Amino acid sequence: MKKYSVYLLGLSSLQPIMAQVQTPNIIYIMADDHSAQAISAYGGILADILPTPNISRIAREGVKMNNCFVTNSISTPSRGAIMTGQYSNKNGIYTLDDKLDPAYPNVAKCLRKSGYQTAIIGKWHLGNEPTGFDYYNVLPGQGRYYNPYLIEKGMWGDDPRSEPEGKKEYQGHSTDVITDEAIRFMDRTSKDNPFFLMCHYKAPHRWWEPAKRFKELLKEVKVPEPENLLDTYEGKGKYAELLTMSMEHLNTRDLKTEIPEELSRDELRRWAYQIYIKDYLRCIAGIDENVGRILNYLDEKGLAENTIVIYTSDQGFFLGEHGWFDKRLIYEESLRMPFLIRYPKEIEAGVENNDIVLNIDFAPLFLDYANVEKPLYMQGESFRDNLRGRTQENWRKSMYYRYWMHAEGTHHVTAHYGLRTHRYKLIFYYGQSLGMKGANDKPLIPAEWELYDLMTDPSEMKNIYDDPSKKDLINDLKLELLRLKRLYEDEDSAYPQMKEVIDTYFW
Ligand code: SGN
Ligand code: CA
Repeated sequence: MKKYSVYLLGLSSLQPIMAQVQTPNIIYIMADDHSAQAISAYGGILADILPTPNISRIAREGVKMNNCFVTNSISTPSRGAIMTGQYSNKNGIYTLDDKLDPAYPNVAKCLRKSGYQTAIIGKWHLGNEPTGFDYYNVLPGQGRYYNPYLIEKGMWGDDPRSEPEGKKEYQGHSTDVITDEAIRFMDRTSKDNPFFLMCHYKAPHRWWEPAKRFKELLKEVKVPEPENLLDTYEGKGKYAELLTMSMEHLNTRDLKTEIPEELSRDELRRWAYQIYIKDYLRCIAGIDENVGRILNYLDEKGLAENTIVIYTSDQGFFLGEHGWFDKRLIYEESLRMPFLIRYPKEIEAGVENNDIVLNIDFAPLFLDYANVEKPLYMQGESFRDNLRGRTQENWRKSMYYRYWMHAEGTHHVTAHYGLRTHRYKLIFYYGQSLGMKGANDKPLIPAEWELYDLMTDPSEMKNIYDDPSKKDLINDLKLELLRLKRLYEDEDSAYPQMKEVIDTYFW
């Protein structure tokens, strides 16, 4: 338990007054595949179609981060980065098929050691038994939307690396059940110690099964389409033709109806978009309502002042942009994580912040709020000062991204890494599995580069890598990319297979 005794000096008197400053509770709410375009606080074409008043309330009463990015846009690696504050190459969680070693250090362990009551409820997706938590009740794997099974602490079995043994079925929709369980945990916490609660929804992951009460929502509405829904990938590399995550490729399980015959590619996209987006938004309507329940609970219990509330998602998601409905790529919609945070005691209401923050920064941020020193192994940085409007001069101006699960069987996204600055994005599709689990061993040759100017081309439609006038810029960006690879100790020299790729294609 951490209580800090602080001596406050009154202005009119030198008499010290003892005050108890208590470390805050932290509620970390994370949805699965909830893209910022589908949170009304972020604006965009869906804001009026499905307002999210409760999620947006966190922004209204706190800070909205506009440039929060995932370091590897896929569930298990992102969750691993959040738990450890490290990139994939450090924590060993590169693809969906990797697992978090129960013996590995993580942020919940640090918080628990410092006196926090720690819990995770909902989607875990890190394979082995969760460790560092006083309590957990988690979905096995991706979990089910209806009548989900949950595995409670104590039911995993003796070996934390083995398959869990005991699961219990809960009646109802997963978003409602996970919230019920989160509230049940808060009800049981001792008031003497702060708590750290990770509340992780399954929604709105495909195949998008909303709660019954939302099934008819938006039925008569025609949802606006993103302007690049019909993208033909002109100017993009061969990898874009190989992708199978554009809507005309997807399946009847997502669509929940038969695919009409004889539609052209464009007609199919437009038809599928209306079905996908409506079910997706219906799932979000359920989350928004449940976030409202959590915020109301804090109000009713008088906990709002001293509780940090965060809303985010494990990664972004394409909602029809470029014709896609998935993530994995470094493009904006998939790279950007929504990140809203409220902490009335310390941060001002209604603030927007454009600093570049990453999912590896979350663990250091939690520890900072808990007054716990950041362990050396964490690569991220706390952005507590940024949230107070006091960004340090030397705060990062660029970020490093890497997707490792080369050309896996469903979506065929080529392995790539890249750099995003406030203005530019440079991408290298190196196209190798490097032996990663679940990756496809067939390389993509030749390796390919892309460059986008996000100021003039925010939708990333015009690859300007071959523009001769960009030569010096590209050179500088490549040097910066290499600097970050060195900083995070993710250098290509670690892989003999990369030598030829680098020698042939890098410069
Ligand atoms: C499933 C989905 C994929 C999705 C991954 C990862 N296919 O495999 O479309 O990209 O999960 O999602 S499905 O047919 O099972 O729906 S993640 O959010 O867990 O990374
Ligand atoms: Ca996800």
